[in-house]
Amino acid sequence: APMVRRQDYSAPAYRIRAVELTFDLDAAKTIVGSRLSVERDTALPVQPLRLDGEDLNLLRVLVDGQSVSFRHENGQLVIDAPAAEAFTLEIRNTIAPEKNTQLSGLYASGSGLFTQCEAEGFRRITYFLDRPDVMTVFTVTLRADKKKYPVLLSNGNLLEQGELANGKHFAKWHDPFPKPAYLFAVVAADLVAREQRVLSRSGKEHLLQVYVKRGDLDKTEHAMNSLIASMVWDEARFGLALDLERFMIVAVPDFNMGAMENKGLNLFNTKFVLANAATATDVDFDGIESVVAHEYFHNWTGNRVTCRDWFQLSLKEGLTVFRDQEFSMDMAGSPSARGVRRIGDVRVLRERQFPEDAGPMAHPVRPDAYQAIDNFYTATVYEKGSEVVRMMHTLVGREGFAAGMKLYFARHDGQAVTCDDFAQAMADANPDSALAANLELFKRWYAQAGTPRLQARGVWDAEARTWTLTLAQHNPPSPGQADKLPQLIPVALGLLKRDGTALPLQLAGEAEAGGTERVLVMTEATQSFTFVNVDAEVVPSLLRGFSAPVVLDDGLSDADLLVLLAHDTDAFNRWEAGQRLAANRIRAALAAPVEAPVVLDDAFIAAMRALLRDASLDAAFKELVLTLPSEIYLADQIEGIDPQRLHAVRESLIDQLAAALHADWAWAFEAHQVKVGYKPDAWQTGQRALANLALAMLVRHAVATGDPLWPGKAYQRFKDASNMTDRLGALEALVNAHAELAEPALARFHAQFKGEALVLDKWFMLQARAPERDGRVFARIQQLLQHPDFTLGNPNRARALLFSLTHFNPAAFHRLDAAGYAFWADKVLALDTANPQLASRYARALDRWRNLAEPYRSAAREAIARVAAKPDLSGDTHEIIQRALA
Ligand code: B3K
Ligand code: ZN
Repeated sequence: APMVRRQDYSAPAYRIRAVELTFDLDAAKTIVGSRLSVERDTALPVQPLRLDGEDLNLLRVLVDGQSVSFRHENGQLVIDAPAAEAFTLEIRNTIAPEKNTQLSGLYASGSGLFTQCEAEGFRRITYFLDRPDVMTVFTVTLRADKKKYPVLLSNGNLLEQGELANGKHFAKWHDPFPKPAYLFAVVAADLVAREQRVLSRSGKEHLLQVYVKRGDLDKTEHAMNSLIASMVWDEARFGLALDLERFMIVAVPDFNMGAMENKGLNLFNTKFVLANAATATDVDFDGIESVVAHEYFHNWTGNRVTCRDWFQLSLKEGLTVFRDQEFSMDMAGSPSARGVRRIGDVRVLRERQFPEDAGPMAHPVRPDAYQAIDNFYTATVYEKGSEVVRMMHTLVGREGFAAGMKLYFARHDGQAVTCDDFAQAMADANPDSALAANLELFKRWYAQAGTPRLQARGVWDAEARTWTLTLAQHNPPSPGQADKLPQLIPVALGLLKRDGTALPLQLAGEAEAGGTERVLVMTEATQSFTFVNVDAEVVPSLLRGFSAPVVLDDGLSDADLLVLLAHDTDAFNRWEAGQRLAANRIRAALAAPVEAPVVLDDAFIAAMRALLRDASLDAAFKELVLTLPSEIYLADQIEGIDPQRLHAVRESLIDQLAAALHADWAWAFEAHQVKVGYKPDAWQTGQRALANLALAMLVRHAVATGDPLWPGKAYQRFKDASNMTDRLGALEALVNAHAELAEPALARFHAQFKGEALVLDKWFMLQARAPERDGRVFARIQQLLQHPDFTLGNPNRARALLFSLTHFNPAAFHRLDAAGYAFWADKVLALDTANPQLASRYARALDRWRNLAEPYRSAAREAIARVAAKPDLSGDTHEIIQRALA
């Protein structure tokens, strides 16, 4: 596929003011009629009208009712010289939804028909100007068999519906808001809906609906509650109200992504809609809350103001992720619960985005070029993009940020704009801020790829009573960007005395000390900041709340880190101190000879015990601290990684924590039982998370020592649990410890939930993500591929088994015999023929092959080369593979 470049952007030569679409819906053959009101931009030289189309069967083309000559060129329908400046274009074509295995365009899932148009799916429905800066008013008539498809939905308001001959019926929808084609949606299916009428602050009534298949209504309450909470929050925090009479969410069983923010008709992966206590875990409930919020927030950040071109994707995605993260923090409530959420968000960033930014797919938040835009729905565009917005928030403050949002909508409502437009509005609304003073510098976050390295060293001058912090940044090269400029880095910090108390902060030149926390704004490659009235050596707590997406090297000793772990008031840095203490031990063990036993020191164990027993801390926070950094995160941080060795070392440390804290784990398990009715709130979630971690440690230790007590207890709990979080936690404890009781428990679980697709996904996932031991997990995955419930055709199921191995279980995947890589190559090729989007995501499991030690590195390269050799690889997968080998 040819490269598309940001530099080549040009405004559309034609606009489509309005479109009337008619669908005669049928899974085998759907007839699409399209009547477009087209206007030529007379300010531009006359040029041919080029309409995008893909996999369409064209029946006819008329201009103002007359047939017209046209041609096909580079997958586009070209009409060379449309006579008038404004004209009506009529097109008829057919499509075959049931053959659409890509799940882009109109496709069949379960017994229904659904669409997915972002980014370039609309062209798989009919010919159109399929680009986000062409915004059109849509009127849509749907006709279908009434028995098969009793529910017919599209965007906006329902104008009319009624019966037709031959058992058919119709529905006519009109969306008053002009929108790009990527936000178009259609649903034809046999569904039922949970409904609620709500009033917004202005007193307007709205109808909210959550559509699911029959039998799933009892799993829609949480999605509905999350939607209502999102509405309330967006009005309260940003003054943004719902602009539609009707807002619909529809659950779709086969879905490439999490969800899609089509105007007024959000389509969701079932995974992010359906939940009740018996079938979904706390993590699932949490995911639903944030995805419902995310899609809802897109109605303003994405739909009312959209992207000029796909290079600006982070304009809507980074901002909307930031908004959903803030929403979840506000929902969590207490400062400590907010801290827990922040830790979770940073974990995701560092485990997914940091490796991306260090590998062959590294790209700026606003990319410069792509072959397949679907490959750029990445952790960089989403999560790093959100961090960029968060840094603006840090620089202008909460009120200033709200003012910036207001100005952004005042300027750009109804437009398709760029990342620059957003940053400009933020700066203009805050003229006295560090953002406005350094706007061009700040915008390097949009332009430069790679994770900046930030070195920080403090020097105390006893005589002058000063403490001087010197910061130095290094921006490593990334593909296509050899040399980089310094970036603006906001460094939130506090200084702790060795007894843990916080020091009032006074910078040289300031009249008096103000507060115990500051944000330093770094704008140069190296920079120093001097604090005065510092009477003793201090321990700096830098980059509080992870105030910038960088790798920090602050040179702190273990003794310093122990001070932070015991006393830091910043939840993120307190957690981070524990993670770094653990990582230091893992690194040391990796550097030691293989034969040397890995022994966890008493200081570390004592610190972990103190934290676990600390009555002033939340369970959710303790669970995070007591969980060692993941193999994925560590592998990203260490050069030339041997995944097997890393796994062995980390497992050994966990074994030692399980043994040394045995009595504490037993206490923690008993002390964190929830004795009231199930609610997926922050407190209960934390209790269950810690109890499950404790149980896992207890079972692990018991299996190692041959003690039957805790495996028996876990099995009992597994059987008797009153909610899925506890049931799955107990099952996981047995499976992860390779306990004998794991087998009967797995069989029982399967029998109990065989009718629940999302629960079966968990059953596959749990087995595929278990810690590898002697190749057993890999062998189990091979068996599960043959299981009657396994299919590559359903993305959730494919992710549960395949992605679990290659993306989430490094020790099972990276095998000395290279069988994991062969498995990967086979599955990339198998997925690629049916669903290129899914295949190219899957292919990214080997992005970081260059960072592997031998023999893994060479074996991985060979597997990638085998995939590259396939002649008819999809454009999506080809781009990933080609970059990996470049
Ligand atoms: N905007 C969609 C993503 C669509 C991806 C298409 N390949 C989901 C979201 O970010 O809300
Ligand atoms: Zn989004």
